[in-house]
Amino acid sequence: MPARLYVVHGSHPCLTVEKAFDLKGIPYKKVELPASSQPLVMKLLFGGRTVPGVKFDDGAKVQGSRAILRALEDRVPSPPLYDGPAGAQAILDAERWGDDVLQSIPRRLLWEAFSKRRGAMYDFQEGGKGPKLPKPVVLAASYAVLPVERRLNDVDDAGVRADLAALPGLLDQVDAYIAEGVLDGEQPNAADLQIAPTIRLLYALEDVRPLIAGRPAEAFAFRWLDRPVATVPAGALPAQAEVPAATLPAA
Ligand SMILES: N[C@@H](CCC(=O)N[C@@H](CS)C(=O)NCC(=O)O)C(=O)O
Repeated sequence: MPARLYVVHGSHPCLTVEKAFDLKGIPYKKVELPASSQPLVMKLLFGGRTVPGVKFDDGAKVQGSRAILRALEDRVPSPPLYDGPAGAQAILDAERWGDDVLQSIPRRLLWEAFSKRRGAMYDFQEGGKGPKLPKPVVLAASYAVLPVERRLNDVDDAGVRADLAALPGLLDQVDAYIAEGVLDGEQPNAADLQIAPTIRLLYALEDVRPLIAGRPAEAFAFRWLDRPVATVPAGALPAQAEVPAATLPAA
C-alpha cells in the first residue's frame, strides 16, 4: 500500500509535503480531512493536532512538514532536498525560519479575512477532493468553523496588525534568501518547498498581494506553484495606514 498523506485542503504546509512527494517520485494516497477536524483526528492518529502527517508503507508515522521532508530524503535521497550552492546548513536554517516564523502569518491573516468576507470561503473549496458544498451551506458552516479556527490560530486584532506590520520585513528576508542563492536554485530544496507555499497563500489575500507583487519573492513562489485560483477580496484586512507606527519593526 502506498504512503498515506493526511491533509486539509488549502493548507500550505500540506502543499509543501505534496510537492516533496512529487519531486521524489514517491507514490502516495491523499487523505483529505474536513476543515477544522484535524485537531481531533490528527491527535488520535498521530499524537499531535496538525496536518500534514504521513503513514508510510512500513508503518512509520511522521507528523509535521519538516520532519516529513527529512523522512522522504532518508527514503529516497535523489533529487536531494538539502543540497545546493548555499550549503546544507543555510537551507536548514531557511527552512526552519519558514516554518517557525513565516508559516503562521498567512494562517492568522486568512482566518481574519474570512471573518470579514465569509463568501470567499466558498471559492477556497476549489481543487479539493470532495464535492463543492453549496454557498449557503458554506456560509452557515462558517459560523461554526471561524470561531474554532480563530482560537486555534490565535487570531486577534492586535496580532493581525502586528503581522501586517512585520510582513514587509519578512518578505525582504525571502528576497535576501533568493539573492544569496539559498532559495530559487536550479532544483527546489527543502527551504523552497517550505517557503513558496506560504508566499502563495499570502498572495491569495488581495489586501496583501500588493506587498508581494513585483518582488523576487513573487517570481520565486510561482516558479514552482500555480497561482491561487481563489482569493479573498480586498478590504478584509486593516489598511497599512491604519497599522499604528509603534507596531512597525525598527528600520
Ligand atoms: N508547523 C507545522 C504545523 C502545521 C499546521 O499548523 N497546520 C495547520 C493547518 S495549515 C493545522 O493543522 N492547524 C490545526 C491546529 O492548529 O490545531 C508543520 O509545518 O507541519
